[in-house]
Amino acid sequence: MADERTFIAVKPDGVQRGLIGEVIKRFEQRGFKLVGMKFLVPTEDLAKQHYGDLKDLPFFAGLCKYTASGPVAAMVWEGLNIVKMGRMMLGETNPADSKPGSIRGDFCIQVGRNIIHGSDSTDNAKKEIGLWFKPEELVSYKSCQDAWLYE
Ligand code: IDP
Ligand code: MG
Repeated sequence: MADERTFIAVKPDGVQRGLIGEVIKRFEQRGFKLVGMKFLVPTEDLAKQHYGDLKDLPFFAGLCKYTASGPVAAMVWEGLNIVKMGRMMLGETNPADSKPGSIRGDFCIQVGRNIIHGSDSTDNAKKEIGLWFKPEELVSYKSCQDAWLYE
């Protein structure tokens, strides 16, 4: 159970605004474990695959352009219930609906520039991790904190 994984990406606006460290800090301090990380400019093709479920929506083209517009910090984090808890840490899709204390509620204003992605289900987490990472790019290791995080 504590080996659930989620895909988290600081999008180009979050990178440009200097928020990679802030995002990493929040996941680290909560107790989650980093198991994969890369820094890349995604191709528009990767962006289209990543957001494939939204392809019929009017903002799809703009969304893919924005996602591929600059470097992204792509990460895989691990921990108990991390998909659900990660989404809570992100806040709502629209920053205007996100509570202060959440990442989107603390650092952004508009839905089209909401700085971060997080998987919304364990199935989608698996798909997204597979899309952005090769299996050998993920690192399995024992965290010395585990005994103090989990009973
Ligand atoms: P999520 O990122 O919270 O999972 P989704 O509904 O999956 O939200 O949408 C994916 C991304 O598409 C959002 O994070 C946001 O960047 C963008 N997006 C969603 N709705 C709109 C919109 O109405 N206008 C512009 N961009 C949007
Ligand atoms: Mg989504």
